[in-house]
Order: sequence, then C-alpha cells, then structure tokens
Amino acid sequence: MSHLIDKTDFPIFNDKSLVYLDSASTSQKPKVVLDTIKKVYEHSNANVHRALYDLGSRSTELYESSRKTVSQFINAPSSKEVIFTSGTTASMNLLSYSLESRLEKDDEILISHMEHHANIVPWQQLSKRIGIKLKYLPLTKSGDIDLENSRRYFTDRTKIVSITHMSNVLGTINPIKKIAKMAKSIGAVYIIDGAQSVSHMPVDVQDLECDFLAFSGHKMLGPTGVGVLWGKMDLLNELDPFLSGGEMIEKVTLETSTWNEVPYKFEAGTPNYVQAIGMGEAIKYLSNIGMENVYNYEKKLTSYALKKLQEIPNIKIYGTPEKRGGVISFNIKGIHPQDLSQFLNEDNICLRVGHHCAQPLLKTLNETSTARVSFYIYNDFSDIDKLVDSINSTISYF
Ligand code: 7TS
Repeated sequence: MSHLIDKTDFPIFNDKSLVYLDSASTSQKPKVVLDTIKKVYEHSNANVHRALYDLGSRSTELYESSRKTVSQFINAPSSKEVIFTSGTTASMNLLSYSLESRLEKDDEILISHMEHHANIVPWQQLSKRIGIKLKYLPLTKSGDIDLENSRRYFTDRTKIVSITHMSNVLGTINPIKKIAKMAKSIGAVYIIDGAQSVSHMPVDVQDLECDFLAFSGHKMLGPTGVGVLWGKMDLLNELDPFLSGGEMIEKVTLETSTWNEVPYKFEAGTPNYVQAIGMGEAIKYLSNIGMENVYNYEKKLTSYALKKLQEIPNIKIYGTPEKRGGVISFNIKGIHPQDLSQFLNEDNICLRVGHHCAQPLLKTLNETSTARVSFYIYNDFSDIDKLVDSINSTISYF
C-alpha cells in the first residue's frame, strides 16, 4: 500500500512540494474538518447548554454528539466521562490541581525519564505546593522504560503513576498495560499521556486499565484549542473542579456554591464547542480509515525511513525501542540540527529540531538538541526519499 488516503483531502498539500514531517508537533487538517468548523459558525453557532432557542439546541446537540464520538473512539464506558479541555497540557494541569486533595506531604508521584514537559512540570508545581516527591522511572540504553529495575519505585507512598503511551522523541511505545498492573498493585491512580498515541493507534481505555487518559485534538487532524481528559466516573465524581465559574455549578449563593454533574463540573465557562465539534469530525475521518490501518501504515513508513536513514554516513539515530511508532530522532555528525533544518527548509521539508519539550530525556541521551521526523497518514514513501536526498545534499555542502 503506497498511499493510505487521498492527499487531496488535505488542502495544505495543494502545495505539491510540501514534505511535512512534523506531525508529532501538530497534524494537518482534512477539508471535512475545516468545512465542519465553517459550517458550525455559519449555521449552528450559539452558546451551548444555555440557549433555549433552536439555534442553541443545534449547537448543544453537535457538541454533545462530538463527546459521544470521542467516547466511542476510546471505548469509554460513558460519554459523560469525556471532558473537553484545551489539550493534553490543560488535561494534565487539571489533574495536578484536582488530585491535590488526595495527596499528603511526602507522597510520591511516579513518572519516567521520557516524559514531555506537560507530564513533568505540572507535577513539579504540585510538589512545590504540597511537598510531594516526584520520582522518575529509568530508561534502558535502547530507549525503553527499564521495568526490570523499576519495582523499587512502586512504593506504598506512590499515589499517582503518570506515563506517556508513546515518546514524542524516541517513538517508544511503552508497555502501559504492564505498568498499569504495577500501579494497581500499590493502589495508585494511573494516568496515561496519550498525546502521541490516540492519534496513531487503537486506544481502548477499558483494555488499558488506566484511570485517566489525556490527549490533544490538534495532533489527530482536529483543530487547535481542544483536547480531552477521559477519567473513570467514580474518580471524576470524587475530584474537586479545577477551573470555576459559569456552567460548572449547580447552585451559587453569596456564600458558597455546589457543583454541576460530571463532565460539566470540569468545563467552566463557555467551552470550545466549535473546536470540539471539529475534533469529532476528525475522529470520524480517522475511524473511516481504521486505527489499525493507521498504525500498520505508519509502521511500514517508519521501517522504510529507519532503513534509508541508517544508510546515511555519520548519522546517529536515538533509541532502538522494542516497539516504535512513527517518530525518529537523529543527529548527523558535524551538522547542527538547526542548520540541518534550515537546509531542509530550502527543499520545503518540515521537521522539528531542538529538545522537543523533553529536556530530561535529551539529558539522558547526552544531547541538547536532535532532529526529529514524525509521520502521519498523509505521508508516503516518496516523502522519505526526498528527506534522505535532502540530508545527503546538506552533508555534501558541509
Ligand atoms: N505529551 C506528549 C507526549 C506530547 O508529545 C505533547 C506535545 C504534549 C504532551 C503536549 O500536548 P499539547 O497539545 O498540550 O501541546 N508534543 C509536541 C511535540 O513533540 N512537538 O510539539 C509538541
């Protein structure tokens, strides 16, 4: 299979020379998603959950229907467990505040050395607020979480375990079901950062046995400004809200307030309903392809890219994880990644260079910067050939 989708579905590729290899940062959007957003603003725009007129009922219906689409996509037991946020970062911040009342000084939160800053910094801030300890699971040389040597990190003080499903730097797909067992055995709340996985492989929250899953719409063909926090209903019922204000309340008096039911308790103010509707449309597009097909197609692209990249002289590819998704980080001896990016840009090739918001991971790699390519459904084998040709011409120049 040389193509998974019709590339003309994506207006940005009207520029035929564009080689977009930065989908781990953000994905491109199909026309159906862009059209849906425009259509909502043109025909169904009214604030949700408050307007009693028909227009308001239409926007509320579309918003709630998108919640159902998300919920089915991750096989959530109930669509009420789907909270719309502005993205993975917002979902993690919500958790770091809402879980605070369950923690005491010297309790432990366990993450890993391969986390994105979004799954590090909110916990560090929580640690500053209440004095919890943040611990990091070590990595093996190949870029996997070293579970063999990790048992001792799971203690009776570990209250939260929060792990990325897939690394945005090494592409490592973590054995999160195994980690779920370890987290459950000590009674910890188990959070999965699905920013890089939900868009690229089938994800079933019931199968994964997690308590929370965070992900972003913009990385899965949807618009910016919308993401999801899924959580188990009993936990969501227990947790305090994070943001407060309109619509998240049941009753407000001059003295105090009570909370609306889940998920609205966590959606204070006017929600990002148009983006959420756009995200629902993106999920329908992905579901029509089938997430298993998405995963297998990207696996082929990644194997091909690894083979071609390995042929480049003086290249160092980081990590050879047991299971890898469509992300590859590398450096070429004698060429700074920033220079490489500038040269590739001349050929209209987009890739990210830098620390990829994962500075602790880069430190374990002994680097401050790498070049990174990341694939999605609209990439094909010719993109990889163009990348490799362009890298080789850059090497010749240097
Ligand atoms: N977690 C992981 C694993 C990520 O890769 C990212 C974004 C986030 C959390 C945060 O997502 P956001 O939508 O809230 O920003 N990763 C990247 C990246 O690799 N390059 O740019 C953003």
